[in-house]
Amino acid sequence: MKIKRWLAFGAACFALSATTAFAQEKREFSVSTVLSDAFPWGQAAEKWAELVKERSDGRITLKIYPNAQLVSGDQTREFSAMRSGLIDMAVGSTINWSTQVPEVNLFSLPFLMPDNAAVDAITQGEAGKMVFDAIEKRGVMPLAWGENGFREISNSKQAITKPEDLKGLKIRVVGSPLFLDTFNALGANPTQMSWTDALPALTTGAVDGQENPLAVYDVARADRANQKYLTLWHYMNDPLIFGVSQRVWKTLSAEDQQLLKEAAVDAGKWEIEKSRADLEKTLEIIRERGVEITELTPEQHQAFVDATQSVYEKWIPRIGKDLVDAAQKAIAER
Ligand code: X2X
Repeated sequence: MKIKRWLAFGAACFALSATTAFAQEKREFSVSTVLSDAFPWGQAAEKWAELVKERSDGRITLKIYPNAQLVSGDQTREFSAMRSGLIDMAVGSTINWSTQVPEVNLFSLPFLMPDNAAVDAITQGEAGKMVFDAIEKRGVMPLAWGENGFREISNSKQAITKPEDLKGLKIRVVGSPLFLDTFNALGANPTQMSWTDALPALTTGAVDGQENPLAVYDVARADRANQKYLTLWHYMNDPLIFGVSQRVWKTLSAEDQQLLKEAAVDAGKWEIEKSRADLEKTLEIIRERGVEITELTPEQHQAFVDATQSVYEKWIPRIGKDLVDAAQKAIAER
């Protein structure tokens, strides 16, 4: 009897030390991004990694794989690769995840968010929680928001001030078919391709135009890819989400989950502030390169809004009426 008791005690001690050892184990995780640390997007991921390393005393390493290399450049497969455990974590765009999470198409509804306050009203409120719930249900734990930014349109042919100026222009887009609907509604000729293929296609003239935030236009030197005309139409904002595969999330202690989440929130806030603060300077740099920059009058802006209403009719049922209502309410009350 006595011996049995000692054996049980020994086994319990062993189990305890094994769990402690597991909790203290050094771990490395892969983090996917589409853009490198030459861009605010990649810097957001680097900041996350830096904070996690610091706060875990070097125990947890986030290794960043930019250029969507973990999915061979096919950025729209990032979410499913994370869900299946091929990728541990990502700082990803709602555009690229919208092929697998219909709810995040919310952010791609044309001209939904007029300014930064509207973006924040969504991400920091009830609508943002609904979006995070939808992502969690599909196998990824969302931790925090970052920002790729308001997407502006550029092309090689002419200044765009009205929908008719887009007629027949071949425009590169990526993400869900919502983008085809938006650009078809404007009379353009949209074509889907990954970012890896976009710059070569713009350079050779295989496509005439593209849409991306100013920071991406600037760092990628889109001006050298024939993009001489840039219209600031702010037609959508492209938030970033820091996410972790549920397969990985489940293996983490509550303390490590908390550490990862807090670091993501801090890195996201840092990146959003920096991106917004740098915008004016970035615009000046682009202007100095000889790019013709067009700003729209309220009337010109309204013509684009009117021309894209069909996108709402088609996509609200797919995104979810409750979610779109919550977002519109948050924007109205901002
Ligand atoms: O491919 C793009 O346009 C980019 C880099 O902005 C995204 O990943 C959505």
